[in-house]
Amino acid sequence: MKTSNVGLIGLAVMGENLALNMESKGFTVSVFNRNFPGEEGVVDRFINGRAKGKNFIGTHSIDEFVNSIAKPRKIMMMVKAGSPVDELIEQLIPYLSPGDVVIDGGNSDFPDTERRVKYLESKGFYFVGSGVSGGEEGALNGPSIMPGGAVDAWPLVKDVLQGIAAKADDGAPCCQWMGKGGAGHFVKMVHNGIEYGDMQLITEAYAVLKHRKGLDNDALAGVFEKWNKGDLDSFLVEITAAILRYRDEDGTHLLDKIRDVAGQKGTGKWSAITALNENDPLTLITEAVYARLLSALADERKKASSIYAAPTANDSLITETDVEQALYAAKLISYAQGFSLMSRASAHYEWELDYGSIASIWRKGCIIRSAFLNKITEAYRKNPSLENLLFDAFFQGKIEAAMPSLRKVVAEGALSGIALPSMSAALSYFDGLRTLHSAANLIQAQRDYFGAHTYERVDSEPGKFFHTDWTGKGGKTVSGTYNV
Ligand code: NBP
Repeated sequence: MKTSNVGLIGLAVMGENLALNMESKGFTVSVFNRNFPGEEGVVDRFINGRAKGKNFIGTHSIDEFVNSIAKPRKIMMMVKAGSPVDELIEQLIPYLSPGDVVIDGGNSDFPDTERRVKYLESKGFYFVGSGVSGGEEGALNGPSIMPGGAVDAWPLVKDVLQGIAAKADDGAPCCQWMGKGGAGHFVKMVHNGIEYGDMQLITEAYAVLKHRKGLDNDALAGVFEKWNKGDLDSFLVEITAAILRYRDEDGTHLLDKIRDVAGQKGTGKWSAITALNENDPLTLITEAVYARLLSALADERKKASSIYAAPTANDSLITETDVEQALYAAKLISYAQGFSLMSRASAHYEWELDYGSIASIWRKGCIIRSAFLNKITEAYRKNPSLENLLFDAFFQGKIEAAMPSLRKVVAEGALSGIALPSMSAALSYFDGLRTLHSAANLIQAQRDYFGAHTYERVDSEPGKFFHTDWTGKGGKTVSGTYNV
């Protein structure tokens, strides 16, 4: 019986294109998709359509699918994250052989992946949780792939995953091993969080240029096209220009007809929740998530806009270059925050993430691909234990040059009533970070005043805690010192 090199379950937009990508790299691919009785089979439609004449084995049941793959089997799932992944694992297990590898290429939450790696290991199988980024086009022509999980599985799946991945300009595949457990899906989650931040920042630049500089869609497209030739060269800036130029069938701009209510599928929210759990100040991405939530309150926004008028604003004091610089500075701060979250979680979960490698596999194929990631790769290659991207000499020079513009743009947004949540978050984070003596001494005093939470003193060593009976009516008992 003819056997395949690799199997793929889930022939929706990502799975179908990844399967075609695998086949185009010389692999024979078994495919399977659940089917509902009475419907035209998804598998048959694929085999008789885009897969026609190519090296695929179409299968119609899980056992036929598993048995059609050469051992040790490599089975990639591209299905909706959550319970479908657990259901599929249970369906696969009875047919697997020891040493087979199950790869989850969907956007699974990394704690689920941690759990699944251990579960499949207990049954004698390998589980790999792999982030895949690049959308439909990337899946077909080369995505960025972030695998992690059962370490011994990497040599078995490396050829396929690196074979289908995008290639950076230096020829390196945009797919490297991220680490054990849920490391791959964690890195993908942060990638998506950064994607939320990038999209929000571009949207804020669009709002300022539109409302304060009075640019129309074609002029805005020209600005983003120009920016895409400089430091902001990136996929998201490129498609923003294309979106701004795009005209509907009636010749008018489609963008103006799209409702201003943003959707989401959870990875931005997971990044924010994870950051809170890791005590990491991921402010910019979290604000980007909140901005989508606020956009969704369409009825409340309508009511509020009829009650509260925007402030009367003076003439604009910013230039187009200020907006470009503000976007660059805020984007840099967003990446600094994203990498900070990764380093905190890496220490917690003992993943030993390689930040240079992560930046390098995001250079091509994925949604946040940009020229900027070459510089981040260089920064971490120079100093793999860099505490914060803002401490790299190259980025220090860049941020010092761009910060005056970020301050001006945020101030102009505030004075003219244009919400700039992520740019404002970037500025507050930067000022908070570079402040030697913050005002948190007052918070500590308040905590001790009302709850005997104790405080450390500047004239004593760190770690030694004091309590004051602020009112003269308290006792000497103090609250426990612990962090939640
Ligand atoms: P969807 O996220 O829409 O998932 C659809 C696939 O899941 C179909 O094959 C569907 O089968 C299958 N499925 C579902 Br729904 N429930 C199932 C179950 N209980 N058992 C077995 N199969 C089930 O497709 P997608 O957009 O191609 O995304 C696939 C994965 O890749 C997701 O995790 C997604 O988050 C991730 N991802 C998507 C993108 C993107 O740009 N779309 C990018 C990167 C990653 P059916 O045909 O029978 O309904």
